Amino acid sequence: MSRLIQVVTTYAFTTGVNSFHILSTIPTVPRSFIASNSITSMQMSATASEVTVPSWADLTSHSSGQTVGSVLNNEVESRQNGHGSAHVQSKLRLFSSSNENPQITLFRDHAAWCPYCQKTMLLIEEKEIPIKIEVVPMRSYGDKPADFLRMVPSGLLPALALEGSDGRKQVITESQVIMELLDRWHPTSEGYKKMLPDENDKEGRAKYDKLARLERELFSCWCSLIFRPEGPTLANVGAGFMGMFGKKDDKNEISGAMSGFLDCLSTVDGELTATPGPWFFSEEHPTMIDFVFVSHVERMLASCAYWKGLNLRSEEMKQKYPGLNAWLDAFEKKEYYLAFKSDYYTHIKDIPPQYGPSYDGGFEEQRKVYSKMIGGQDASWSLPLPHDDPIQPLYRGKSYRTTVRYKDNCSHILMFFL
Ligand SMILES: N[C@@H](CCC(=O)N[C@@H](CS)C(=O)NCC(=O)O)C(=O)O
Repeated sequence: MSRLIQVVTTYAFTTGVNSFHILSTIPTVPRSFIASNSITSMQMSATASEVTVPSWADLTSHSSGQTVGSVLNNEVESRQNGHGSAHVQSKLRLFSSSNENPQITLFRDHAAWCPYCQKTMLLIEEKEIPIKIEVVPMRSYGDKPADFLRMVPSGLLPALALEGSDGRKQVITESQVIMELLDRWHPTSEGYKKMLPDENDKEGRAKYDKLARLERELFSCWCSLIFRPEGPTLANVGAGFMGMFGKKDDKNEISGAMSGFLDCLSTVDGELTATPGPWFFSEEHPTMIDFVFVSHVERMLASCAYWKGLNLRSEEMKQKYPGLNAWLDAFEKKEYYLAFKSDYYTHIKDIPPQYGPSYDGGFEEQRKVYSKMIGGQDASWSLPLPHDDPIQPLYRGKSYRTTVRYKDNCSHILMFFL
């Protein structure tokens, strides 16, 4: 069953709106798709003539009479004024600023799929930088507006536009450049948190550069593991991962790509355990390098479980990578991180259109289990969706927010489900 249908139905449960009517309002779902993919007997037995189709306005009005609905409606209003908690649909973030018209605008992707936009937004939220936000579709979602292409001919996101006093715009691309400039323009002397070591802190800068290279190395190891057919297994390089194997006689066999990825993760873990807190630097808050890493690590968690049977958040992996797991736990305590984090199902659907086809491999027995759990095959999902998902911490108490994200974006995401 499609995750979309399931989450929309959950939204209905949460708000008290009849699920059948909600399903009926998804404009482009063919009835045959609903009949063959949805599971309630009410849906299965209904005929087209019985369907009533309330508008979103009707549903909004109905939901405002419900507790959760009215909280969400208030959040929308607050968001429109630049306030409230972080949200992927915010177009204005003012934080404590009294200037209601910030001169900088971040252009990021409409679907919140782009990892480079995500890391930039996380830095903005942690630093609480007042900013305007425009959303632009990625190629996989449709054509970019001509205005944006005139400004950024490569079409790449994110982009930052800086409006001068004469109304002219200066445009900056490349997430790391954008993040560094945002940090420089919002210094600690004005009460903003520091995101990079000071320029005269040679040791700190050298550590940042080393970590930035390590992030690219991890990314490259992940690409070799997920987006290329996995090569032959090598005997005896899997020691220490014995619990991961289904069969006794192949317990020490692991591919070169898997071994390279796991080794690189150990280096990352070593960097994280070397500081007193959960972050890469000894600050009490995450800094730029944490954001540079986390958006791709998030995609690694979902893709490694789904295509390779490697669950980096399992109890066994918590022992093997304690620094990495403590770092992820610390991120998941931050509301703004949860606002931009995607669930595993979304990632396994959004990764191939962006990175190309992915290959099954790795730990086969676990792969079959996780791919069912994430992908929902063979009725492995049941309603209502759990608040405590066993493999993805996102859902702890947060499922209604995710549901609303799907609901708000349903007409765009349908093409990836049909
Ligand atoms: N090196 C760039 C990479 C940016 C990038 O690759 N952006 C992708 C999205 S993840 C993009 O805009 N692709 C064009 C598209 O899909 O429309 C950065 O760090 O900003």
